[in-house]
Amino acid sequence: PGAISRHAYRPPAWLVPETRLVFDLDAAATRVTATLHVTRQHGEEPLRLDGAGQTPLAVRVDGVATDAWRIEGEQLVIPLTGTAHTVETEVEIAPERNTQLMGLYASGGILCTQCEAEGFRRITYFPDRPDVLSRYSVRLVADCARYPVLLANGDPVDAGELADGRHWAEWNDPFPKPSYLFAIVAGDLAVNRGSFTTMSGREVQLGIWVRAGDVAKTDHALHALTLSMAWDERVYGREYDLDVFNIVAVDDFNFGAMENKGLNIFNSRYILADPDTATDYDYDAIAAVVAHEYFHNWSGNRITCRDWFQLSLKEGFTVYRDQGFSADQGSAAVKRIEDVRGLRAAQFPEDAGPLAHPVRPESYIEISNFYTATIYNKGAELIRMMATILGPQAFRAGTDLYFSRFDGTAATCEDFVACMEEASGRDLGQFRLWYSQAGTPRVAASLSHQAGEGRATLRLAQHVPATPGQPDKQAMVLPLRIKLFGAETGQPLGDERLVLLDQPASTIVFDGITERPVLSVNRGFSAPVIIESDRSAADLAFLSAQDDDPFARYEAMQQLMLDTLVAATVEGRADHDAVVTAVANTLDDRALDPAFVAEAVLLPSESFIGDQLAMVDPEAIFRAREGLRRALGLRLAARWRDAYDGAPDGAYVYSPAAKGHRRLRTVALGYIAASGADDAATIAFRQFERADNMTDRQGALGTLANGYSDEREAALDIFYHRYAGNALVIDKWFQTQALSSRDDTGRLVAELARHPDFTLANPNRARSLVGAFGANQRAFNAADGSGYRFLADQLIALDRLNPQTAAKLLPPLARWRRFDAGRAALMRAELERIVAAPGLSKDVFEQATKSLG
Ligand code: BAL
Ligand code: ZN
Repeated sequence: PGAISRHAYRPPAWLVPETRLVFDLDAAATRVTATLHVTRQHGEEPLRLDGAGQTPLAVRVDGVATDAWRIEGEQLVIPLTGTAHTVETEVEIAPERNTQLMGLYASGGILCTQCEAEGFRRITYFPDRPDVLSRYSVRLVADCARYPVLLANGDPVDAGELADGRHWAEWNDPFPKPSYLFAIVAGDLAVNRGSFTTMSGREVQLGIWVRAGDVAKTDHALHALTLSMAWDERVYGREYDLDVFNIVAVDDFNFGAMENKGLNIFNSRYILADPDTATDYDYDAIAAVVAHEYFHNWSGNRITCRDWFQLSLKEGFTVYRDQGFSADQGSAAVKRIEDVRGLRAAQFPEDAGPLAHPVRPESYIEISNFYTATIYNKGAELIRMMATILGPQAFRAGTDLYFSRFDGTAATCEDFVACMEEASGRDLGQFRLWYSQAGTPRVAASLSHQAGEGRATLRLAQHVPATPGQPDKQAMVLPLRIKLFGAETGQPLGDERLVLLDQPASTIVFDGITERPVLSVNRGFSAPVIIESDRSAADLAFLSAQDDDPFARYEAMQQLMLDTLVAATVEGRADHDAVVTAVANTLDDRALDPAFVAEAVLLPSESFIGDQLAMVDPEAIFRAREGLRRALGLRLAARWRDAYDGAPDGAYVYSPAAKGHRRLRTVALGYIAASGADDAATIAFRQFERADNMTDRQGALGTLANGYSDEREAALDIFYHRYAGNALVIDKWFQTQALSSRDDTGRLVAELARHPDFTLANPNRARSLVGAFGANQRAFNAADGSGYRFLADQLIALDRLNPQTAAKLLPPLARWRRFDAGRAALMRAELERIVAAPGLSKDVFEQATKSLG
């Protein structure tokens, strides 16, 4: 398959100002009649309409049937002589046979669509590219009994019954939109209704549509939606624009959710919640995803992307917006810690491996492969850096300008940055390198003290590593928030400074520094970089207790833990004292938010430790980490018991404070278990049995699943039977076992893949077992290659059903260069086996061949 290059972009030869679609819906055979009003923009080219998997049953031009058309590749090519025509096509598609879950498909009896990025061409012939904006009117016709609810984008116009047990509904979307935002749903759905009065006093009808039995689980999502609508008005001045806003939840979905205009379609895991089945993490994620999709109405829908290379224009900005929303709902510090942990878990490894790409990529084979942590999460960091550099007022002026200037158009990343420049008067020329250069910058930071002169000198040097296709890099603009603290007094030595490091190296002088200073750098994670500092364990421990920026406190603790764990991995033993003392001090600090404490005392993950090392030794990392966990468990045994018993009792509530207590309690339980205490399994099982909520229950189950007790087997069995038939909870059952640190996890996971409840047809289920196993560094990287073989087998099987989701399982195999020769050869052999698989999709082909390098 060939690659598409960013520089090959040409404006469309034909536009489609108006589109009329009639769907005669049926799971086995749906007839789609499309009427396109097309207008020529330039040149003499014929009209080219994208299609995939169908053939035209009829083509009419200006009302007259014609056979003057041809198929080239998968495009329908129609020679047209004038500058404006009406083109009508008819096709038939089979939603129930659509296992890719792209286009129109069936999920548990509901017919629904997913069109981003290129699914619309699987529904009908159309110029399926984001810069062709059209006004859609849609008629849906379907069986009344099977599909009593008929939804589409925009506002409802009319509905009625037909004589033959069928009915119809008309929808009209007044806002021109690209085809990837098109959506319809037909099904037997129940609704949780709400309403929202916008800033200009318009009433919007809100609806969350689910299976009848699930309506009680939609209150949290509905509440999050109204909070999001108010937040976007208050923080960005953005008002909703249609009379209705509908959300539908389905069980089979490739993404988390989709921002179709006025008709968001969600993976049910990001809608359904009640305390018995959803964890605090799920509740937070639901609010964040509901907000994200809602915010797309402006950052994505009203202003869309000119081409898919600009994907981060809408995704990076919208992630930044949803992060701000979530930060405002609870602890902003804890939210920042979670987001940075996520970035380090998913994006840093991507940026350091063969799949690295810039936030604005230069080429792709399959665009579905570019819905990545780089486009989304690093993209959000780029927006955050601009906000930091400009300050809140100029940043808001920049977003206002962007929203007003580009409303109703398909824009580029460059358009966004230019608005930021124009509104602030600042030159962001060099900053643009963040869009074009891949790789995580590394910053060496070294502070020296000239006591006699009352001066401190900070030397900074940056280096951006080579990435595929980019051997040489230029210096980036790195906004680094920096502050010094006195080692003796613990007091700040002056205010925080924002340093813009835009040279390969730079020296910053601090005057009036008589006391020995300790460096706090990249506070709040102001730049998405790796800091390499020569700070001692004592100074890191000091910052973990004294820094007045909570993120910086967390970061100092993480660095202290990482230094200890890397030493333990490489040398086989390490001094645990500094970490033990720092964790004790954090647990003893009663002024701290328990949610923060829970984050601060968690050790870095095995894969993050691996990312620090030139060669990953998964067994040595596991032993080093378990050794430190055990030392913390044993030496702070009384404190963990206090933290565990000290959490207030009482019925479940979802609030920032209650979440923090629950989190700290389960973290403490983990350390009690790590200490090897005789009663650990008993305590965990008691928590499991008595819990009145899924957070405590799954927390206990996770702890038990790592061990070998009888309670483990009992809890897994009880959990499974209690929730049999609840797909989202059974996903947790699979996932918990796939993430287990037991020695035999690889074998157990292979057995679970033969469990009657396991299926690759459902993306959530595939991810819960195979995806989670790929993230379990030690189990996946078993020296005999059994983990690699398992993943490749599953991936090849899934590729036949659903290439997009299959390709997402591949990245763990792409890390082969980081492992010893034996493991690397085994991983490469599996990648080669994947590439040779008959009928391989271009999705998996692209990821596998790039991974082989
Ligand atoms: N646009 C795809 C799903 C999302 O990012 O919201
Ligand atoms: Zn998005």
